[in-house]
Amino acid sequence: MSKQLNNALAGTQIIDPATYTLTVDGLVDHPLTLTYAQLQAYPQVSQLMDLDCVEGWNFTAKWTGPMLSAIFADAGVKPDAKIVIFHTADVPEGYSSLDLNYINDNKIIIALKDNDLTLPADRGFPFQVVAMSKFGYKWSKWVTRIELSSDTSFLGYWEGNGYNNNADINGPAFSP
Ligand SMILES: Nc1nc2c(c(=O)[nH]1)N[C@H]1C(S)=C(S)[C@@H](COP(=O)(O)O)O[C@H]1N2
Ligand SMILES: [Mo]
Repeated sequence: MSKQLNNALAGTQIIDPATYTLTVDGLVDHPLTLTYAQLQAYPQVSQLMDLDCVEGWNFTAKWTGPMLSAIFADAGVKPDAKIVIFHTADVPEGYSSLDLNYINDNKIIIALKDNDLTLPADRGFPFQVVAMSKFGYKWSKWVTRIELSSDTSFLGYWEGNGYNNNADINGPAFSP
């Protein structure tokens, strides 16, 4: 089945582009507060990538936006940072996380656009994390804060409810 579903745990989150800011903090030298215009000002990278939901559907799109490593370079990541926690409008205490090395090694982007169109609210405006080769639940939407952390035991919303924290699309969907 190839289609794109919303799968939002608390429904579509409405974020106002005029007042939106993205906080980048935690284990960084220079915490950032980025506006939507500042996200648009980073070099925009395009990647053709599949989103695979554990419920059995997938969706291929051209995703376009800044590389997370470019934003991290501006923030100055401290050497003890190991993971990146995505705080979202629906789960402000931390919706999901990814390893810092995975993000840098795979040039992970945050997509402001999906097939050349600005992400609408139901797709995750202002952006969706393009978590290449990870299950859809790692593709955080409605992100308001990105926290660099050393807490490798952190579990996000789905991961804390039995879904695998590695979330490799070729691996098990559930934790052992
Ligand atoms: N903040 C947040 N991000 C989220 C979710 C959510 O409930 N809240 N659902 C996830 C799940 S389970 C999937 S499959 C994808 C769906 O993304 P799509 O809208 O691009 O199809 O978003 C992911 N990102
Ligand atoms: Mo999903």
